[in-house]
Formats: sequence, structure tokens, C-alpha cells
Amino acid sequence: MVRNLAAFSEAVTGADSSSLVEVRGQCVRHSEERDTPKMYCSAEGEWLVPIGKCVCSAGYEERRDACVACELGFYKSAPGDQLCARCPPHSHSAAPAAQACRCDLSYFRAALDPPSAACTRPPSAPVNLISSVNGTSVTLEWAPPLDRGGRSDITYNAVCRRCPWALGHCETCGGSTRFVPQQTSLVQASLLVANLLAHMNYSFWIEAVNGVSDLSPEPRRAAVVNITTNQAAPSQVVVIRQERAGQTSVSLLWQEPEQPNGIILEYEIKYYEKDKEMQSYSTLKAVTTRATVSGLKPGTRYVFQVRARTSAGCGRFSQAMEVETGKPRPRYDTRTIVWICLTLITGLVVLLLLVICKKRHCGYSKAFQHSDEEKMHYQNGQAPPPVFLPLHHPPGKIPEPQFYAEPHTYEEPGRAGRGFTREIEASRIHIEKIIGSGESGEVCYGHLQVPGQRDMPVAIKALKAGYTERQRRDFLSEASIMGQFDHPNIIRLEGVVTRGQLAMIVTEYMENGSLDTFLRTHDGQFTIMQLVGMLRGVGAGMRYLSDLGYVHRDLAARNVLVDGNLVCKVSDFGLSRVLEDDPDAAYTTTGGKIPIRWTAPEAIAFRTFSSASDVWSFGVVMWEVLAYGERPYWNMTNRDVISSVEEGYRLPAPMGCPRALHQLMLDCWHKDRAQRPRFSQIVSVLDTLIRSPESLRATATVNRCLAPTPALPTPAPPAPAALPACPRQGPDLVQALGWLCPDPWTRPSLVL
Ligand code: 30K
Repeated sequence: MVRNLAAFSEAVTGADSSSLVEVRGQCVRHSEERDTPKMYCSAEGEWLVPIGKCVCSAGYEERRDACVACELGFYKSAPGDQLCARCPPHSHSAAPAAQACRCDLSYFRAALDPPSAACTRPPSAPVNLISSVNGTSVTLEWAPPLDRGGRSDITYNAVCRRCPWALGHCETCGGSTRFVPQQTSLVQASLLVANLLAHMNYSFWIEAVNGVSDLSPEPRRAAVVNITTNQAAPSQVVVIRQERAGQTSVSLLWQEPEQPNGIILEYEIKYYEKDKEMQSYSTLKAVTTRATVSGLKPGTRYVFQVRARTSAGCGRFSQAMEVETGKPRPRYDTRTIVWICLTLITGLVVLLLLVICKKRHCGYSKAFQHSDEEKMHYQNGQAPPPVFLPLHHPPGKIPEPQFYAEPHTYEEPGRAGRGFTREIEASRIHIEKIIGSGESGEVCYGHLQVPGQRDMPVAIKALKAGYTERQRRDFLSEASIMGQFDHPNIIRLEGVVTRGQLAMIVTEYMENGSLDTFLRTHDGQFTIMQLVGMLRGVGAGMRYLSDLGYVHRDLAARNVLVDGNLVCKVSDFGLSRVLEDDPDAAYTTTGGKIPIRWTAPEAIAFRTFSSASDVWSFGVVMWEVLAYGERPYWNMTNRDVISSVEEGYRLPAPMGCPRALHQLMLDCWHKDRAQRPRFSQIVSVLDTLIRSPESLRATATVNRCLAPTPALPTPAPPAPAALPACPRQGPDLVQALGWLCPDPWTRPSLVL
């Protein structure tokens, strides 16, 4: 008989009626012992107490007291009671009784994958790789591959190639290149590459790998981006040596920095008495790598530091080097003392004369300077004041520092343009199609012929026929302003056509058009990191403008343009005409035109536009970007927007918006403009968020109410029914308040 897959053959009973004979069973074919199978044969000829059992081997399953082979397409990986299982996806069994299924062609199983796991394949290349260059660093961001190969263990490797001559001739980047957090096995889809050479072409390859990438013979697929670094200050001077130390002078020698990043214009030697840096320090300039510092006190310990300067700025100061000047001789004879006194008196007289001369002439003579070295002395560590372009401003008004020139500050505005813009011959422009139109004219796409170069795609803004002289002046004022800017996040002016009756502004072509339309047509298609990258670009462009003292007044996503690499650039400069062209700008009671939804309350009320009011608008652009081009304050009327904002309500976090980003928006919307962050702070907050993606993981709760700014004073909250905004307003607002209006359940979070 067969019991538990063990066969028991006939046995002779014991002689005694109460005796039991132990009989061992034999496992059937294709089975193996689990516990020794045995039974007892009683004196009555019965089988009693079955113990132990056999189980079918790997590749076999139990069927009616026998073990039969797994069919094709099935497998059993280990001995046991379980039945044969169907082969996992992308695998097959070639013969019956399979213990494992073989992977189909181009599919693999990683060493630690169990036989029950599906076969998988390497991922495709990452997508949407974007770069943002900052001096000699570049931030790379990308989105996960569309085909993950069926696995979730994706990591990324970065390959950096330097292309000194052309993109075809590249070499591996040097060991000094820094990858943050690391170059390989990246878990997050972003990377900062620093310490690159200035003004150099680089090609970055980002490949996605998973647990079976090493098993596939096929080459890995990567996303590639080519960049050119910008200028950067020289690296630190590292080695500085003392050549000679006298009683009153010290000679120093140092090495050129490892990465000069340009032509070194001069070295600056900073020196001070040890522990007295805070009180005063002196600097000396030198054009070679050695200098002698004289006029030092004898027997005194001095600290020396050297840094290099190129047209891109100053490098970091070297490590401090301490040198003690020689001690003075203890005794002088009477003759020497008389000589010293005489010299001192003569020196004093000469100095007095010099001071008197200087006061009279109010200038200084180059003849007093050594050709190589120029000496300066600053108190309390202050740097010398920069030299600014003197500009006319209306009497009675103190302007913010302004380092760009407004065309209207020139007597003849047309001439202002010529200082900064380039006249292009109309015959070199080939207009191909219209890509947009406004009140003052059309924007066209076309090509610009540049002698000796390939045709360049450009956008051409043309003034509508029948314009007045004032309209032409205002139109061209945009070019005059734009021509003064040079920044990767500001739309670049190629030139103007002003000859004869023509008036055209030729700018760079931006492949993805304006930011608001672009986001609306790609709703939900970007990672938060990509959206933050775009905002960082806008912030950097605005930082540049505010540093020049330029106040934009109409910063909105519709006035930001996006290129083929998702780089965002601020556009729409000029004087009155920009707002006239803007369909979102509304006329105020005083006759001005203001884009209410984007404008800070103080600028609406008193027309006090400033970089701080631009920061408010930047907050609204942040909201537009995170809401994929949604209209701020939806269909509320301008009047209701003004009153809600005045009452302390602010736009809620868009769906899925990280808490940190909504907080930054709320900071930009501080009622007191002095409390709003500056663009430099905004850019560094965004940079910090980009560097630590986990900070973007916490999303603000899907808040259906307009949260008032936390910085507002907090009087006792009114009863829900008495909340001012809801039922008393017009139909538009009532509809919008489906989102904005506080309800009793969310009221604790609504502090008015
Ligand atoms: O490439 C482009 N370069 C530009 C330079 C473009 C537009 C401007 N100025 C406009 C910016 C928006 N502002 C709104 C009040 C009006 C002036 C300067 C430009 C455009 C573009 C043209 C008109 C309006 C908005 C953008 C552009 N549109 C595109 C559409 C495009 N480039 C590329 C593709 C595209 O596909 C739909």
C-alpha cells in the first residue's frame, strides 16, 4: 500500500496477539523522505499508526499517490507538497519537470531574484534631462526612464566628458570635478557637478541602471546634455612662501592658482598685524607672483594672505601665513639719533606739504605709484566703493541704486538705444511665420543671417503700421533696456531694425514659447524638481535685474519664455508699452494700467513699485508654475482679489505643492514689503531645495481655503457666518469661494 507517498510491502505479523511489527516505507519514484516513513503491522494484519512522509522532488508534483513531472510552462523549484507553478512573466520552461524557468531573450534574473520573480530587463534612458549652469557648476535634473524594465531598483550613473575643442573630441573629466551627492549609484534624479573649468564645453551622460543592467550585453542607454560653463573667479592661491623678512619689510613669493579661469589681472596681498584684522588691514597689489611689503613695524608678527583677480572677479584668499619682522637694534649712537630726528622732521614737513597739495587739487597722481604695485588702506575691513554710472533722476525723489540706464533719461531716447543695441539690416532677416500678436504689433519667427555663420533662429517683434512717433519711441525703448542686460535667464536682444519706416526688435527664439501656455499644454507632466528648476531660472534672472536696480512691474508666467532645454527667461521690458500690451493689466482709477493679480498691494494702492513688489509677483509666478498655468484667484474679479488680499487671504498651495514652496510663496506675499525675501535669498532657498530633494517631499495639505498670511495680526476669529468674504459678494466670487471660503471644519487653521 502507498501512504504519504511511501510504499509499504507485505510483512509478517508478530507471534504474540498484542505485538506490533515496525515496517519502513520506500519513497515512490521522484519523491524524497521528509521524515522517515514507517507504519506498524498488527497481529490482526492491519496497518496502524503511519509516521513520517515523502514529498515530491523539485520539478514534480503529487498526483494520486505518485509524483508526476511539471508540464511545459510550469516549474517547481524545491521538493515539497506544493504544486507546479506557472512560469513567471517573461520566462519559459524548455522541457517537462523544470525546476526553474529560463528567461526569454533580452530578459534576465538578478542573482538575488527568487525563481518565482518575473524576468526583467535594463531600463531605458532617463528623460527630460535639463541642465542649469551656474559659473563653473551645473545642476542636472532628469525624470525616471519611461521603461523601468519591470524593476523598482533603479539608480543613475553620471558620465562627465570634457570637450576642449569640439563636442566630437571629448575626454573624461579630470579628478578635480566634484559630484554632489556622488557620481554613481544615485538614487535621486538630480546631481550637482562642481569644479568644472570655466568657458569649457562639457557633455554629460546620465544612464539609468537596475539589478539586471550588468547581465545584458547591450550598451546602456543614456540621456545626454551638452553645456558650456561660464566665467568664474580664479581658484585659491595655495602655496605662499616667505622669501626674506627684514625689520620693516617682508618679501613673499607664491604660485599661480591651479585654475586661473582666465587671465590673471593682478594679485592682492592682504596683511595685518596678528589678531588686529578687525581693526585695520592693508592691501598691496602685484602683477607678478612675488611682492615686497614694506613700511612694517619691526619686531611685529604680521599675517599675509594672497588672492588672484581676473575679469570674472577675485578668487579666495590663500591660507594665512605669519611672519615676524626683525627686532630693532637696541642702541643708537648720538649721530644716528640726530639723523633719524632730522629725517623724521623732513618727512613730516614733506607729508604736511603733500597733504596741503592734495587738499587743493582733490586728485592723485599716478607718478607716485609703483608701476607694478598699488597700495590701499581700508579701515574696519571695508571694501572701496564701486564706481557707478551717474544717471539723471527727477528732483525730490531718491531712486533705488540703478545701474542700468533708462532710455528716457537720455535727451533723445533713440540715441540711448544705439549705445546698447545693434542695428540689423532688414535684408538679413527672413520672417517665416507669426507666433503671437499683441496690441502694438506681432511677434514672428524667422532667421537671421550672420555673415560667416549659420542662420540663427530668432523672434522678431514688429511695430504695427500707422504708429505715432511716441509709440515708435516707446516700442524701441524695450530694446534699449534689453540691450543692457546680459544674463542666461533674461531674453537676449540680437538687434533692432530702425532704418526708414521699419521698427523691429530681434531677440532670441524660445522653442517652447511663454511659460503659462507651455505649462497648460503639459499639465502634470513635470517633476517638482523640474518645476523648481524653472522657478530658479526666473529667480536668478530677477536677482540680476534687481541688482541693476531695474524694477520689472509685470512679472507673470505669460512674460517668461521657455527654451528647448526648459530654461526660463524673463521678457517684456520697456516703459509704458509693456503694460499697454498686456491683456491682464487693468486700468486703475488714476489712469495707470496694472496687472492686479500679480501686483503687490502697496503698488496697486500707491504705485510704489520696487524690487520688493517684483518679489510679490514672483510669488504669484511660483503659484502659476506649481498650478500648471492655472489663473491666480481663478474667476474672481479684480475688485474681489484686491479686497481678499487686503483682508489677509492668500492663495492656497496648489495640489501636490511641497510645503516648503508654499511657505516661500507666503513669504513673498508678506503685507510689509520690507519683510519679503530678496531675490538673492529666494534663489538660495530654491538652490537649497534643489540640493535636498527630500525637503520637497512634504506636501502642503490640499487646503481648500485661502490661508491668510501667518504674519498678519491675529484678532479674535469671527464666527463662520460672519466671515466677510462669502455670501455677500457677487456671483463670481461666490463660485470661486467654493475653493476660497473658510468652512467651520477648517476654521482652526484660518487665523484672521
Ligand atoms: O520665441 C520667442 N521669442 C520671444 C521674444 C518671444 C516673445 C517675446 N515677447 C513677448 C513675450 C510675451 N509678452 C506677453 C504680453 C508679449 C511679448 C520676445 C517668443 C514667443 C512668443 C511670442 C509671442 C507671445 C509669447 C511668446 C514664442 N511663442 C512660441 C510658440 C514660440 N516662441 C515657440 C513655439 C511656440 O509654439 C506654440
